[in-house]
Amino acid sequence: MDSVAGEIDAVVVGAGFAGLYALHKLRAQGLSVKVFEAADDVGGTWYWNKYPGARCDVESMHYSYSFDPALEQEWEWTEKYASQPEILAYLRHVADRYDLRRDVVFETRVTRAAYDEAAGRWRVSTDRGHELSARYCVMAVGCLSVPKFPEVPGLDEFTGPWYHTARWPEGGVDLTGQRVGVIGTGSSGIQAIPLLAEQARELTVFQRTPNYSLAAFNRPLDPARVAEIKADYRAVRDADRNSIFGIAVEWPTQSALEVSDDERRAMYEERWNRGHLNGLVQSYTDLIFNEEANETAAEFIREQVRSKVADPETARKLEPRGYPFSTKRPCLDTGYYETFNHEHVHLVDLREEDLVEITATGVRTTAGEYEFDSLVLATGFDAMTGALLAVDITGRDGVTLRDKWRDGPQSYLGIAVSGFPNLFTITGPGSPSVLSNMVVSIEQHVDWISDLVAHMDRHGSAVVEATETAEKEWTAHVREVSEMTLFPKADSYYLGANVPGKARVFMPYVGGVAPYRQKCDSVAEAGYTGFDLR
Ligand code: FAD
Ligand code: N01
Repeated sequence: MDSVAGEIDAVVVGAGFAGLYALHKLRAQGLSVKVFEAADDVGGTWYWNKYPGARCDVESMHYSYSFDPALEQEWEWTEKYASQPEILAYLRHVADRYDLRRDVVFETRVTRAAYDEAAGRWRVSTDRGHELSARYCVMAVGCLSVPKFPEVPGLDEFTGPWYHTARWPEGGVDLTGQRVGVIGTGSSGIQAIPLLAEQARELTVFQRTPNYSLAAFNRPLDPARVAEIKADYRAVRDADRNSIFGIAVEWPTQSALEVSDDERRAMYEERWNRGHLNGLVQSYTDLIFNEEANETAAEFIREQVRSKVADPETARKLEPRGYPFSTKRPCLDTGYYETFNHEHVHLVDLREEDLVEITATGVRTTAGEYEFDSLVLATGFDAMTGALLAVDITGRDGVTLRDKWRDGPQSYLGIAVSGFPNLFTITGPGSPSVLSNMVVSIEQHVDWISDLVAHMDRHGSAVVEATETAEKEWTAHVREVSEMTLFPKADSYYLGANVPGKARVFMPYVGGVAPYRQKCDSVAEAGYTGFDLR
């Protein structure tokens, strides 16, 4: 075991985008920091999600750190949307460039963190026997890092190999000539399916909810465009920070219902052709507030599906319906819908037949049994709270986070939890988190926390804790803002709806990255209102 014990300033849990930056930033501030990471390397999401087709859907030039101008100038992204190996290579480069690995303990899971009130410190334990005492505990555990499996029984009975997209084996899997079943058509499934179809002899896709997927128009990056961005990267980053989703798009000025059909269509076509995750939803001011307006965009996307899929019955099943556009996270795809034009690719609509069980030889639905050599589970994650609650966290007065969040997460700014002093959550529930370009949100959180730590040092404060009042008000605000939108109308993971038994609370802050940043800044400028510093 590594010689990690004793007292340090900060423990960081996780070595993805968030944990690596937290380590870099806090260490530069003079703190002694240790990072624990369950994987055997850095990368987080980009370490674990090695399935075919995995790539970002925020443009690479924007889905990257901004903290070091030299890094952003020197790093060369090759594609509009970088692939998983490229993003992982980037994060490895970052780890080496800033000498981060020396403070990361790999293959080690933090199992417990308990606040010792008398000492004002966190006692942190790992599955490999480490016991550490730290002033601060930074939970950089990821919002989408705990895989979710289908609820139906029988996975253990399946005699062939099965793979969850978020635990794809290193080196890949050869499915050539096999009969493959895929469960799940979220972003992971939609990225993997076209590539799985290239290998499989027969590919059967089990779809429960058809997604709104936009064409990515991925391509090699144009060197002239890269040079243009790099020449003015500060302005590009500022624009991202001052946007709604952390990726700058022109602010809409009109309602979708106040323009002519022709004008609206022209707008949607222009936005569609950009191949941009948030461009279409920001065409008009009311797409996310008004169902009638939203339906105009939803129908435009359905038309695209119908134009790509030859068989009308298959197209009908793939058309997204039953919830407004963008209220579940939309996808960006490369050839997803067209994949269903291949004769060996089949779609099973789980709204027409229920998934019953996984059997020794395949999948049984209410309509019968499908036989497979291999199964792919693209069934998503226990999002936002899964990784936090997987750790046994006990705060002041012996209260556990699991108990405190039994009826849903409560947090101040998505960063701090009352009763849990000196513990910070990066992109926790109550922050823009999964509704944003997450690198923008991660950098904002880490910068804000490190400013708070510096403030505490300057003022001789040892302990910071969100007040109950501030937490209640922020949690209510997060809910109220979500209720002004159409977001709660979908059974999404934003709402905890994908995990049976999980409290239904809308978790990310939909107010936007820019207003959120302003709120955090004003809290800091006013001497950290809503926090007790002692
Ligand atoms: P993660 O990258 O999830 O890292 C958390 C790390 O913590 C993991 O390595 C995990 O092993 C470790 N960990 C967790 N619990 C423990 C524990 N108890 N002990 C030790 N280690 C622990 N976001 C975007 O904004 N744009 C995109 O295009 C985009 N694409 C995505 C594609 C995929 C396939 C997925 C799954 C997510 C994507 N996301 C995207 C979201 C993505 O998760 C974030 O952008 C970002 O990578 C999160 O970084 P993180 O460091 O917060 O968390
Ligand atoms: O997970 P998901 P994901 N029976 O939860 C289905 C990021 N990401 O891994 O919708 C049958 O979206 C489930 O059906 P339903 C991004 O933030 C980004 O795909 O619940 N089906 C759904 O179809 C994304 O949003 C990229 O009805 C079951 C699917 O499985 C997030 O990660 C790529 C089922 C799960 O979809 C999660 O994406 C990948 C069951 N029992 C991920 N259980 C980019 O492109 C679940 N499903 C950048």
